[in-house]
Amino acid sequence: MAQKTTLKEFESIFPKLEELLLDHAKSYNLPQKQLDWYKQSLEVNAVGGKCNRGMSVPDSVSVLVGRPLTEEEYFQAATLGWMTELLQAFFLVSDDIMDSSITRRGKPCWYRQEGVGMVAINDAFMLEAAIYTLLKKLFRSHPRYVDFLELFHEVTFQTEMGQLCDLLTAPEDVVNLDNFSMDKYHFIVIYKTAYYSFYLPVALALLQLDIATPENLKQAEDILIPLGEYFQIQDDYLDNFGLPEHIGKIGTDIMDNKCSWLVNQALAIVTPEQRQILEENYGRKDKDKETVIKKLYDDLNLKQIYEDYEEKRVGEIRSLIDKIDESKGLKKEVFETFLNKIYKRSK
Ligand code: GPP
Ligand code: MG
Ligand code: MG
Ligand code: MG
Repeated sequence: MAQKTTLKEFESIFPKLEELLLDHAKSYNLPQKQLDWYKQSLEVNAVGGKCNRGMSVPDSVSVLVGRPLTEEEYFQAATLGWMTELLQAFFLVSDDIMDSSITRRGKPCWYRQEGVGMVAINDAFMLEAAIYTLLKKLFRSHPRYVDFLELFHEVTFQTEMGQLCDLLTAPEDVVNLDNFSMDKYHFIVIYKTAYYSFYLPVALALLQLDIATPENLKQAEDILIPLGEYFQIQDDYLDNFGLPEHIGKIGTDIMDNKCSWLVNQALAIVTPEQRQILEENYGRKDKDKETVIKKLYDDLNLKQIYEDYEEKRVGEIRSLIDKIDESKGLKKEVFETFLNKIYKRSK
C-alpha cells in the first residue's frame, strides 16, 4: 500500500537542502550579508505554500512502488519535490512582478517586501539556479541524471513560452477583446501551468525509479495536461470568485487585461450592450471599472457556468484515467490522487 506524505514530513527535508545550498554559496566566499539574504529568499519564497506540486513527487513514487518509501527513497523523492517547489518559487517571484500583484500566500509579494524591490529579479534567478545545484550535489550519479537536467530545462522553457503568450495577449491599457479566444487560452494555460505543475512531478517520479519510457511519459502527459488545464481554469475562476483569505492573493486578472477563462466565457454569451460594457471597463487599472466587470460576471452567472463546466470536465478526466493501461508501469491511482487534491478546491 502506498503512503501519502504530510506537509510536516515534506517540510522536514528542507533544512538539509537549504544547508547544501548555503554551503555551495559559502564555497565561493559569498559574504555573510548576501548569504543571509539568499537564506531569507529561500525561506520566504520556497517554503510556506501548500506544496501540492512538491509532495506529489513522493506520493507518486510511493504509488508506483506500491508501498511506503524507505528513508533513503523518501529523501530522494522529497528532494525532487523541493526542486519543483524551487522552480515554482522562481516563477512566482517573477510572475508577481510581471502581473503587478499585491499579495502572495497572505503576505506582500516578495518584490514588495521591505528593501527588496527589483533585487527580486536576481533572487528569482538564484531560486532557479538552486535546482541545478541540488541536482548536481545529490543526483550526479543517478542513471537518469541527464534526463533530470533535460526535463527541468524543457519544462522551464515550456512555462516561459506560456508566460510569453499570457503577457502578449494582455497588453497594458490596449484592450482588444478580439485578441482573446479559447484556442489562445488553451495554449497559454497548458504551457504556463500544466507542464510544470502536473507533468513535471510525475515525470520526476518515473525518472527517480528509472522506469520512465517514452510510452509511459506520453501516457502521463495525455492525462496530466488536461488536468493542469482544469487547474488553471480553477485559478482563473478563483482570481475573481475566490476569497483572498482562502487563496492568499488578491486577484488581478481583470485589471491586468488577462485572457482569462472567465472573460472568454463572458465573450461567448454577452449581448451587444454587455460587450460594450466589457470594451469600456476590462483591462483598465481602475478599481471602479474592475467592479463593473465583477458585476457583469455576476449578471452573466459565470459562477454557475463554471460549476457546470467543472462537473463535465472532471467527468471527462475520470474517464481518461479509467482508460489507462497499467501494463506500461503507470498506475491510475497516481492521477486519481492528483484529481482528488484539486477537485472543487477553494484555495
Ligand atoms: C500562473 O499564472 C503561471 C505562472 C505562475 C507561471 C509563471 C511563469 C514564468 C516563466 C514567470 P497566474 O499569473 O494566473 O498565477 P497567479 O494567479 O498565482 O498569479
Ligand atoms: Mg500572476
Ligand atoms: Mg501571470
Ligand atoms: Mg491567476
